[in-house]
Amino acid sequence: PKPSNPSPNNAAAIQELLGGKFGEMSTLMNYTYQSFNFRGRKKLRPFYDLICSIAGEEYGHIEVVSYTINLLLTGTTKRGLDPSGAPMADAVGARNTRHFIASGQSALPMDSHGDFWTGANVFNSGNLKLDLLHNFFLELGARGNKMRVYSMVDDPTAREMVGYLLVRGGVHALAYAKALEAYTGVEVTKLLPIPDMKNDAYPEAKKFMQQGMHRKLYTFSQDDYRQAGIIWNGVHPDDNQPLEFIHGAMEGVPAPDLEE
Ligand code: MN3
Repeated sequence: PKPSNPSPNNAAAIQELLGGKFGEMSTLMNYTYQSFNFRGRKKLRPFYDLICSIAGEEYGHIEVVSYTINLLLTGTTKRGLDPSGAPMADAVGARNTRHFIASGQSALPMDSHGDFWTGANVFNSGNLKLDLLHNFFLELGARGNKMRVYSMVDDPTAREMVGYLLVRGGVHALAYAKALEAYTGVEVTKLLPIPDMKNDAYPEAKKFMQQGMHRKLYTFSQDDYRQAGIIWNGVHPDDNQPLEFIHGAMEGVPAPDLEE
């Protein structure tokens, strides 16, 4: 849906989910570098395939957060007005003035304070157990941030997007827990959910769960990464319904084509 109202401060809060320490830039770049750098692929193929599959999805997540920020900022100013009347005066009080000064009221790879994302957020130790633990931690830190941002924003588009990310991020947290189980035998899934609240407390997340989106892992390739299915199998701990492993991508939706 389109936002009900232009909302610079909702947009500022949402930026944390894009360029914060636990934002989508971090998940995308962590898994991307871990996949490029992955050694011993023959022996550890299922883990390589899993990290690659999840990295592919994270590219879509930076896109969906960016479009949400653009939608929230659309209509906050009018074009072509006399500058002597300070037509952007309201933006002085916005939580994140970079949306108005450094961009055309659009998304940037920064957090909710306007601090830019940095590659220092990428962790790739060369030790698979440690990297999987890190990724599990990263997804759960991200989940906590999403739950707090949801509680801050009132816009329906913002909440729809956060609900979607809660469900898909939940898949990734469970996937890394199952990878740690497969690799070490430790029952990591018993730690879930972290934080304690379940996703179905959020109406928008519940809607996606009713579509089974919490049980599906996609490879984002017809032919590659098929051994990720060795890890993504069994049932979901929340509802005991079977996990689904899908060769390929989820169906997309048209991207917003906004006015200049
Ligand atoms: Mn994500």
